[in-house]
Amino acid sequence: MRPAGWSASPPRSFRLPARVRQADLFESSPPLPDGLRYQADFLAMDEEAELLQHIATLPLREARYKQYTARRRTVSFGSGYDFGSNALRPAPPIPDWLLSLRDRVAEWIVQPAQAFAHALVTEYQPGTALGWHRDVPDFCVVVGISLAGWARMRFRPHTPQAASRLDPFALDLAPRSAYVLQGEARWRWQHAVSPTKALRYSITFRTMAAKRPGGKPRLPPEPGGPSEEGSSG
Ligand SMILES: O=C(O)CCC(=O)C(=O)O
Repeated sequence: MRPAGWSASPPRSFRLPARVRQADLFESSPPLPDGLRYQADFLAMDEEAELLQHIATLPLREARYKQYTARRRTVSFGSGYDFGSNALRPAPPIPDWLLSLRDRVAEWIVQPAQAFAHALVTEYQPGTALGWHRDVPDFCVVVGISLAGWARMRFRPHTPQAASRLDPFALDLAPRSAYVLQGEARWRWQHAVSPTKALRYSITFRTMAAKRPGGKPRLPPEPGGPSEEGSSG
């Protein structure tokens, strides 16, 4: 059951205030929420180039969210998420060329590599955005790698109640950087990607949420555990 005071979707009036702090990751900036980590230069340029060559061969398709077809194009591995039926669906296995990157991601955040059973490759043509969302509860930890262009990822509290205490902020994602969303950053915050200025790709790896008997994802032991949600898959 969802704790009182936490709504499935923010009311219309819940908008990002005009002043958004930029998380510039220097000591003087306010701390990032627990569970959000950012690593510049996670990949070398030749590794990025090799990944982009593989991505160029993928059958990317516009992502579908119920009646809405997004501009961003994606391909899922391991499992995908069908927003029509709100359920996971089978997807081709994670290809070999992504496995060493998955190993590196797993080592970075000290998780077993096999726990990352899902990978999503996403293309953002210039001007492509991703709206506010919290990832579906079927997934747990999210790690994203940025390739080619920059992106600005914005964060706001998941509920209007929390918005009175916590300021929204933005994180600029450099090409070849990595970020992780887990814990508070994963469950108590929403994120969005501003329209990209240049072609960008991301590779996101996700662990699967533990399941309750009956197959529904087990909620994390904190207020605001997953309920509704947006993108991914
Ligand atoms: O492209 C990214 O790094 C963000 C992806 C994302 O938020 C999602 O797929 O849910």
